[in-house]
Amino acid sequence: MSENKLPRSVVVSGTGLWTPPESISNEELVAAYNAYAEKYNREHAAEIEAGTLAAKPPSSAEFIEKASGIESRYVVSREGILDPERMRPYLPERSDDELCLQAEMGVAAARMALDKAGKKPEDIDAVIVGASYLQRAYPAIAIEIQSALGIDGFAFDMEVACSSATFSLQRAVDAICSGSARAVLVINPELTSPQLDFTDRDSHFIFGDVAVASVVERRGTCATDSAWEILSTRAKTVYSNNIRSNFGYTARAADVDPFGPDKLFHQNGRKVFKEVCPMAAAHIEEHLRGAGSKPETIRRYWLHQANINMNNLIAKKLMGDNASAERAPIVLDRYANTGSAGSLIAFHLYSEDLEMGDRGVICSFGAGYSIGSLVVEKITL
Ligand code: CO8
Repeated sequence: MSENKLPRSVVVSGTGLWTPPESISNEELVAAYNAYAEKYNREHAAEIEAGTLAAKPPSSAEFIEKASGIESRYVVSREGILDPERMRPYLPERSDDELCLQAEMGVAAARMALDKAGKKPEDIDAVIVGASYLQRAYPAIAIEIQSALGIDGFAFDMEVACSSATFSLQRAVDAICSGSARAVLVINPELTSPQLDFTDRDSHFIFGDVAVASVVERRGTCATDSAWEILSTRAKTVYSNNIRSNFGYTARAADVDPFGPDKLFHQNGRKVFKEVCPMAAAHIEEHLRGAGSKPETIRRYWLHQANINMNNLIAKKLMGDNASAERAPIVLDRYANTGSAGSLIAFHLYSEDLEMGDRGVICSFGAGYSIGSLVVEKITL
């Protein structure tokens, strides 16, 4: 495994977080699901009685909080999700001349990141959008955002599920190190709610919508008083079917329901938990060793936010008895799992208080499997 020591000093000079205005508590979500399930069971009573169809079991807010740590989630639109007759968000189609929803979310987060970094559109040479799902194939959402913000240069989209944010940050670092861009705007608009099966009690509670953005640039062009120097990056993928969505453009040619249950997010959550926790902890340990650091010297871990028990386990493996919410902050209680954005939300909300010279790790882990990490250090300029 090569050590990803950077040939050039690269910093994160600003981040932005756009939070949807609407949220849904576990209780509200469960009430809608249970009303749907009761109706379903009533309507299919004969098949359920005959044993040819499985009844829909009830969901419970207590189970969700205990099993995942999630208490509520932000969504772009509650309407539809909470309607037992609909069980999916209502997001009216926009014309080709309007900014698409995912671009709109991305632009909002991007403006905050640019503002924080003290950057103007003309300072940016590239825009990368990384997300678990993209609203369309082309033109790229990144190019739409590039145009909306008046940025010259190039833009592209990339999808690596839960690691889309860390992997896109790493592509920004590569672009700066190779000299193809002075500064890169990385945007992670996670519009997850349309891909969630709200009629499946095993997964209806897991995800929320959000958008995060980061400005990554050479240390030499950075205009802020302090920034986060990216000391090292590392990425790893291992193929797994345990988290999967088969939604894709070939459904039309396969004569199958393009919106069938296997076309939406589904997973074997237990297996994911068991397999990914040790992988993520070992990945971080190896990365830190390669970067000349040790887990105990890391002031803060901004971990992927899928499940509080997962984060606690990984934090314990890394920090032993010194593990705490202060050193590995949790945001999934109110944001839920936001695809790739969770570690960046945690970084955005819980990094200001650190001192110069403090080191931290941003790390994602999830579908693919994919794991991405960045070792960062707070610096003054
Ligand atoms: N209410 C009540 N009971 C329930 C519910 C519910 N809502 N759901 C399940 N149960 C039941 C189960 O049926 C089971 O019953 P039984 O024992 O009779 O079979 C029992 O509760 C226990 O179920 P589990 O064993 O499944 O419960 P767990 O303790 O494992 O918790 C979790 C389930 C929370 C899903 C947990 O396994 C977990 O979080 N695992 C990790 C998953 C993970 O990290 N996945 C990553 C996915 S994210 C990602 O990679 C990005 C993809 C792209 C994002 C796009 C978004 C659309």
